Amino acid sequence: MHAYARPVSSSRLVRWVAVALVAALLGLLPAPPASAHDELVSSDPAESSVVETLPSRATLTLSGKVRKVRSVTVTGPDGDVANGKATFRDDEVRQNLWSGPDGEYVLAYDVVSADGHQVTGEVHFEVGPVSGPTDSGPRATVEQDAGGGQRGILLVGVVLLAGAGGLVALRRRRLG
Ligand SMILES: [Cu+2]
Repeated sequence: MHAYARPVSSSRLVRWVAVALVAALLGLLPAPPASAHDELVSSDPAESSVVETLPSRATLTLSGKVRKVRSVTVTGPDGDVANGKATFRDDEVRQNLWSGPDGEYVLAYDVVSADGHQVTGEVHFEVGPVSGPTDSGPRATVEQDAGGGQRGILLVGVVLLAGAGGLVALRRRRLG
């Protein structure tokens, strides 16, 4: 085949490395899920979390813009503590809350995202004494790890680019 016989130029090699590097970095970015529909990305209070007191507002963050909120209920030991109707802006839904006693809570949401599909689900959390110093520890550790991984990839990319650049310089010198 013709394409195979052609020698690979050094500048093309550099371009390949650059493209591979960009692709690797893009792969690390928090991309929306591969599935077509939006979903809950995070919430406050978070799923399975324990909070010392019930916050005055709960927030939900979706993977896409919110078009409509059909219902949000936050049910605890004394019933629904949702205070007024939920509001939304961009990808966030906010629900003001009354105060409530310690215990298990279920936040049930039913919203419509910008693609016109329904996004429903539940977030379970507990209000009560927070045990130990593990308050926000796990989340901080995860973020740190992710950052380290990205820095590592970046470093590999820089080394590859530098190596390719050196190769070009070497070949230029040989030719000239
Ligand atoms: Cu959808």
